[in-house]
Amino acid sequence: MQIFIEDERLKLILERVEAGVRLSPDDGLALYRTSDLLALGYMANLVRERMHGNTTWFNVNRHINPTDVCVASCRLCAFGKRAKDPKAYTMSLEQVWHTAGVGWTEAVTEFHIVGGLHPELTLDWYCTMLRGLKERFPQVHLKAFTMVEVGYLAQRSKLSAREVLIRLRDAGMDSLPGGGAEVFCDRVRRIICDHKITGEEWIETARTAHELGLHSNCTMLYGHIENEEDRVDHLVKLRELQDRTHGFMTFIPLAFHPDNTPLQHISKTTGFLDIKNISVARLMLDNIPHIKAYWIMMTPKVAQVALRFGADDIDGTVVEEKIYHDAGATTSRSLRRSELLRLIRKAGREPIERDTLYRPVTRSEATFTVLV
Ligand code: V47
Repeated sequence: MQIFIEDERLKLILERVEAGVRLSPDDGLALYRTSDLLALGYMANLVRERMHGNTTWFNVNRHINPTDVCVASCRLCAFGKRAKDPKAYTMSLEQVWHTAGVGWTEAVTEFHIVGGLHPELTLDWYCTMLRGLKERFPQVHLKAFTMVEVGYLAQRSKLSAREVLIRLRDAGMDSLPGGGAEVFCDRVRRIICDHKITGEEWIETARTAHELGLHSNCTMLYGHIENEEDRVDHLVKLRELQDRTHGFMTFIPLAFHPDNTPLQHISKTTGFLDIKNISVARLMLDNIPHIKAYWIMMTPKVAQVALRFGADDIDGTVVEEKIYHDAGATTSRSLRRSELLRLIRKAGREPIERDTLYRPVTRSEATFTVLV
């Protein structure tokens, strides 16, 4: 297939993409600055199909947010609350275990567990929570705690991030989600999340997790006050770490949702920017296997289109999403497995259910087997 590209710069990038040559930071900037979304999508789709053919991955998962109490007060966030806020909640251990089992079927392969930086919950509390989940749901993968939560637990327990990761791993944490990375640039972090670990600390914590044999995901929050250079810098830093560790499974671009945050004067992102971020990520992150179009964040309709613009994963059933809904997301809080299958098939892709580590899952009735 041929595509007509007018922009000379993009033509050169296409040659590099076809030859499988790594794109430079300047190429990344050119990709962000073009309005030729079809050219971007064409190139990203080339790479996506080279890596994954027609496959689109999804999983059956449940989100658990044990607390929204958070000491950080990030301006980007509508989820975190002060401990004395009457609307704040913190689950007991029994409530966490109970929530995990609500609507439970053997189909669930992953619990995605993240929460606020609670000033009183201890590392031991989290380890007991993990052990209790493993006892009750031994076959479920526990994808838990952002690098930011690990950093905070290290600070509170006066241990290194490495030691905290080891204790969490030994208690049952199987991998880490990609949240909290935001944008690594200090100037931006000072404004949107000034109480969080720095970008360098996020990278260092991810490096340590990978060294310990734990896989993780990675994210980038866009559509707030960052510029194109900040985005490219963020992607290049992730790519550099991945060259060393190969520990990232998936990159998830996250669109900023401003409602109910101190930054609510910022306009919502557009579908154009959402799709562009998927394509640029696929092209720049040549060493990260998967690019996820998180349907909660981009809506199922835009996520479906993203499957033709570089994305090979649409995330999962989710069940009870809170972080985006507190910030004004209008999508539903969960999708049925059958609806995920329909969305993927209607995009002309072949759905393959996966576990968290991207091993295909086959099902008969309500049971499942993981094919290694
Ligand atoms: O860490 C917080 C971001 C993240 C807002 O690893 C916001 O598979 C937009 O990381 N508007 C949580 N974004 C979500 C996340 C995630 C989601 C799905 C899959 C995976 C994975 C990870 O959402 C936070 C923060 O970066 N966030 N507030 C907001 N107002």
